[in-house]
Amino acid sequence: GSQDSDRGVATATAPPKLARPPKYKVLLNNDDYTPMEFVVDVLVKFFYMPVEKATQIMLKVHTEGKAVCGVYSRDIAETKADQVNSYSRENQQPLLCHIEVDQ
Ligand code: TYC
Repeated sequence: GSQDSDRGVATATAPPKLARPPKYKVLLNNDDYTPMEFVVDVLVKFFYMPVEKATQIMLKVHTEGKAVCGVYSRDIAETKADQVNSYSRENQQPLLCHIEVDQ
């Protein structure tokens, strides 16, 4: 290692630990008002899901209160959540998306 003593004797030091940057889950919240079809459209439009997968996730949110739509780097996760929330507001829907650090 580079921190050897000054007596000319090389001593082993542990290699630097490189931490992987954390990933973030993007989740949808259930509400009583947003039409199911709107939620499916959002999942297809912003998460590139096939309609069948989008329908499964929408129903999971509907029955369990929330569900993970995808896991991304922090930047991508924040952008997805912002896109969903802006699109919902533009269309007068209360649908809400948020991010949580993975694990
Ligand atoms: N609960 C809504 C309804 O019955 C449907 C819905 C599903 C809303 C998922 C939001 O994230 C959501 N129309």
